[in-house]
Amino acid sequence: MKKIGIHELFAKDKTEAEKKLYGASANRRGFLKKSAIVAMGTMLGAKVVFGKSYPSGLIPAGLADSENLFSIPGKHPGLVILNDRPINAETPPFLLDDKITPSDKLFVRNNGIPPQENSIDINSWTLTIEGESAKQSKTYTIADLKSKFKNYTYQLTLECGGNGRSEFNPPAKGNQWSTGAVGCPEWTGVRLKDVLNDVGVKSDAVYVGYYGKDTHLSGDAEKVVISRGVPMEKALKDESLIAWAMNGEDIPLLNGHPLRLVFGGYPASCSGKWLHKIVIRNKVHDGPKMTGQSYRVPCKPVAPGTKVPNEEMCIIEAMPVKSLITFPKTGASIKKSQKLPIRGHAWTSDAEIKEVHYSIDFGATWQLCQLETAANMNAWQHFNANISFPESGYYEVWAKATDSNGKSQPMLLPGWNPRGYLNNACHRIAIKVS
Ligand SMILES: Nc1nc2c(c(=O)[nH]1)N[C@H]1C(S)=C(S)[C@@H](COP(=O)(O)O)O[C@H]1N2
Ligand SMILES: [Mo]
Repeated sequence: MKKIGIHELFAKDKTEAEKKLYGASANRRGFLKKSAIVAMGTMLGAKVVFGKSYPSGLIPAGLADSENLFSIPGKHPGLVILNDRPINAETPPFLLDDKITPSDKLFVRNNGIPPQENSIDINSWTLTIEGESAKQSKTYTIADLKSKFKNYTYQLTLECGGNGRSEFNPPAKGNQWSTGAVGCPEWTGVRLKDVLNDVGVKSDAVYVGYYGKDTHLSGDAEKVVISRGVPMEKALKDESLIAWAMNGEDIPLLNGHPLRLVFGGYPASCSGKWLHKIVIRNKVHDGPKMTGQSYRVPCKPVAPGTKVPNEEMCIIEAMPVKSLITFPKTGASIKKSQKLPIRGHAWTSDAEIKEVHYSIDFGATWQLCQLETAANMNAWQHFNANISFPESGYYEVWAKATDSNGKSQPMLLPGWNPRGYLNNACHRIAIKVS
């Protein structure tokens, strides 16, 4: 086999490097034959120490890193742009190392075109609450919200339901998010429940839905881009916010300035940006991207590639338990005499993370990480560990979180679903010990 350089190993276009590695035997998505693992050590420039336990068919994390050359105004240049119309950009794991995600590092997921910055007047922006299950219709300015209701600040995890989609096979259409459609900034606003109670909620209310001021890609001003929502139970939680600030400043335009909903632990698609209307519904909200196959998974598990009829698709509510190793960056090298410090975050929905484990032998054994408590419900929790390696070679560090419901992450992909949602497989980084 041919030798390839480290820059090719970590090249953005993995295909060329893979071709050199595995010749015609590797397909485009990089799934490889178990026999290739033996030769892998040479290619990675070090022996794969626990190679015997290496999961069949998986490409090494040492081949899977990429870097970006473009940037979005107001966002860190390291964000990886997946689409520019609408703008969709994700944050590589090593840029998510901060305990509180800085505003320039929060991912962007737009379904349409955001309102023009110069068209937004904070003083005249209003939020209207109405709907079949609202006792009245009421409109508030942002100043009303700020002064009429108690203000709260919470650190809340936002994760796109499609985060991790790029791993599904057969592949799903849509943004090919790897791990970076997640972040946990601090949000300031008022409790949605305080505002709903001020309007008055009828006893038959089951759902709230949002409307934002972005415009449809088609240019049709009447067409709603996206209008999703959450069940009443989630809407009435203390941490469910109508927010105007992120990390103590105005929310960045692309993340919903001047007003948005924030529901930590639910698919981020529920957290409506550029918020100007909330409807209290007497049935499950049925706005665009709430019905059909959008943000839904098969109610019962299906075999990969199955076509699932709409009636057998269920709305995604709570997001699954997950974790991310944010330090070091994948591909790091250390000396055998050194211990490797690792750090990261773990999160779940409306529950606590109880334990995070790491493995350096592809899951044969697991060791406990140190774990911090959450700033509040639905904030991610930080973990760290100090790892020694038994000999020189190529390793992968895998992390696995377990929550207070006893749920933990699958090592590889969870159940396949047509739209590629809810991939909470263990995150892994490549480490070279010399
Ligand atoms: N008005 C509006 N709200 C929206 C969206 C949108 O396109 N328009 N995208 C949703 C989706 S799918 C996600 S994942 C989150 C992304 O939030 P962020 O861009 O602030 O990270 O916003 C949600 N809220
Ligand atoms: Mo999303």
